[in-house]
Amino acid sequence: MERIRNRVTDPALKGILQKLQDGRRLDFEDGMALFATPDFLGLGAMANDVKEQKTGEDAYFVVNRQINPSNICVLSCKFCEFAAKKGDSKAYEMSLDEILARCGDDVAEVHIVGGLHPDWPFDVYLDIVRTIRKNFPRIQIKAYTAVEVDFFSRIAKLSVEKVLERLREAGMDTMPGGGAEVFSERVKKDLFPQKIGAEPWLRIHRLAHRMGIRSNATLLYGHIETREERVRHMLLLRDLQDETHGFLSFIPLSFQVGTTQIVDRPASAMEDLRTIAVARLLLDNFVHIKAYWVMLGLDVTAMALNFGADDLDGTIGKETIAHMAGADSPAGLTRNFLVGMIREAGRVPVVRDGLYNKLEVIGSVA
Ligand code: V47
Repeated sequence: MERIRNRVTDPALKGILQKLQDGRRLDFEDGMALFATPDFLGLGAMANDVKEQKTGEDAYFVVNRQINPSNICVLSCKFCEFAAKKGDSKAYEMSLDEILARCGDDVAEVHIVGGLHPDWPFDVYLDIVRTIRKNFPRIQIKAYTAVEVDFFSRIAKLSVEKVLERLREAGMDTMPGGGAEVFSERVKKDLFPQKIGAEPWLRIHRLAHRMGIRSNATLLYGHIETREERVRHMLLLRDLQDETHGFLSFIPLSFQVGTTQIVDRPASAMEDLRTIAVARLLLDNFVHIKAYWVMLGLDVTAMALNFGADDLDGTIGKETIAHMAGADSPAGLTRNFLVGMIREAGRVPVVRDGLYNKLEVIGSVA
């Protein structure tokens, strides 16, 4: 921290820098000051320094596939361009064969998330996991958000704990961080009134962590939420992480405007980087902060590696949620592309698995 003191010009940031140097925890006011500072590069330098203390020069990615088995959903969230009703022209359901075709022996992790289907019993969701596990015993399966787990518990009339047990028996390894949106009753009322709110989302992740299931956490920003709501959201996640240490990574998701008309334009590149940097500084008990290239775009993602992020998610294959909302990032990236991007950002590419075990550190070319 000392080495970056002269790169911080805003007096408010200097006070926060001192706190970090003294090992004191940042609070709500600090979070607000970090969002408000005009000293953008000072903020980035601080976040970068904390990133380097935690994960050195490493930038992680995983060879993965995202699988969205169906977009048919009983919910009607205003912000979501992915969901469809049965009979809509864009509605789809993947067969088990189609799902298996998305996997492969080179794939370390699959990420499964989709709609809350009105007709599929819990068994269909379990079968998806079981079938992947049976055909690809070594793949790590990151499956189903807290929103889906809550839905399964209602349709199958099982406790959340039982649902998680069944999923684990079927082959699920970890849980993705989706469905958290913003922990704000105000935003929920307007954008996703039927979806579970903060309390159930946090309760389900707490339960998963207690059962030894690691998970991620997200924040959907860049719509009608305020910076205050973003800070409060991060602090609620920090509290749960203090309690369980079960979160693997935090992923700020930049809202893709699509045709929703919720806002005129997406968050600016500076706001994206600011959000990543604030997350790195406030979430002192998270090791990994993910720059999700699908929603940030490739340029902001590369810059984020010097603004506090240490992970890029992965190669992905074919993503549907952001792309149905008009994301202009590519559908998937090759391993070589990610390596090049990480090197260009001055970092060391590390191929990881779904639990952040290092599979390969790609040293510099001779
Ligand atoms: O929960 C929906 C979001 C999430 C839009 O855990 C949108 O490793 C932006 O959670 N613009 C699903 N976001 C994706 C997700 C995720 C992604 C990558 C990695 C991980 C992980 C999790 O996508 C949803 C919702 O918050 N979303 N619509 C949109 N138009």
